[in-house]
Amino acid sequence: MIFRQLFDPQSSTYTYLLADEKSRAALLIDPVFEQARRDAALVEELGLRLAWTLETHVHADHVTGAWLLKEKLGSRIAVPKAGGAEGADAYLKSFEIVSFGSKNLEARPTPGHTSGCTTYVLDDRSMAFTGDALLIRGCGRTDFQGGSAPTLFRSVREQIFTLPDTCLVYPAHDYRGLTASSVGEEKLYNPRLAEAIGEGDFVGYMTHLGLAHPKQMEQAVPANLRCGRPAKTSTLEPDWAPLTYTFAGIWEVQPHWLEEHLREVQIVDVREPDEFTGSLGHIEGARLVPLGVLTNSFSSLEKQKPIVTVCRSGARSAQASLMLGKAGFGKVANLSGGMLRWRAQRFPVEGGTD
Ligand SMILES: N[C@@H](CCC(=O)N[C@@H](CS)C(=O)NCC(=O)O)C(=O)O
Ligand SMILES: [Fe+2]
Repeated sequence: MIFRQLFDPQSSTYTYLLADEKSRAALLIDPVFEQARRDAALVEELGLRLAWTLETHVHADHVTGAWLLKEKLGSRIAVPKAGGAEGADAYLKSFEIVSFGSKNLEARPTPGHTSGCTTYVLDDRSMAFTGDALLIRGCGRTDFQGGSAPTLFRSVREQIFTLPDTCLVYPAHDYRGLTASSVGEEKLYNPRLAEAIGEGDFVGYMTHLGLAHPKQMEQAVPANLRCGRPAKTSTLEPDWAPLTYTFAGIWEVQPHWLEEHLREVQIVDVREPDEFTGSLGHIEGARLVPLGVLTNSFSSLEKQKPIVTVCRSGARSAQASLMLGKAGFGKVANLSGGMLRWRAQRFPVEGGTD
């Protein structure tokens, strides 16, 4: 099985990519709206077909990427039926099975953090995606969205701690940088829910957490009840060129598009002067701004006119495109494959040798 753990630093949320190696069918558990481009790029770069996005619950702290990924990749949205969200393709009942190729997950009901919380257990019981029911050495709060400490206590004990001790626990969040645990480990060391702790102690602990409500709660809950569909849909992708987004976080433009639109963009060539005048030549109209002096040259570039960054192979110019983006240039893309691909595809240059 292909498995990746992805992180959203803003909300400390983990998104999990699982895929069946042979059929390339994939699913994402708990995608985040702001990371949908990143997730879609990874799915495409790994040659996968995103069959499903799954939610462990109606999140209060971030908006799901489910709707956006459905728009981009045609994936279907599955949510726990008990969560009350609308606009999904499947409403999972307790213990329902979700398949991806030859693999599957079982949707175990684990309410308590919210009334619709679900833990997804891999077919061979080697992994459990516990959402906010069980966190690493912690658990989700129980003070809103139908939360209940006694219910959470029973969910963890009956649906998670009954899995093999070796079963790895992958939560929806971690606020300290921990990535995974196991059922055996949490049974021993979870300070709230370890086997030695009674229900009364747990309920007392949860009643006195005193946490502030999540910062994004007022926007996140209504949006998640629509599976992440924005109230107003506007264009979220750059529309000045047919750009592709890489998992490394770079917008790229292809040589054939650039050749036809040379006059409409500012071409910033970030190679060294001897490369600019060297054997590969340079693209007509390109301006030489070596990477080392780029930060001192921002003021010489127009903010409104799109910028295409260029170098020998596309690596330095990728870095340049990120620097320009951070400096507030809204329309920036890297020339995919740099001058090497430009020349390999026989596009014209000024200077250079054949
Ligand atoms: N500071 C975070 C708090 C997030 C929060 O409350 N997270 C919930 C999960 S949705 C939780 O149960 N947290 C448990 C904890 O912080 O111990 C925010 O504003 O987003
Ligand atoms: Fe949560």
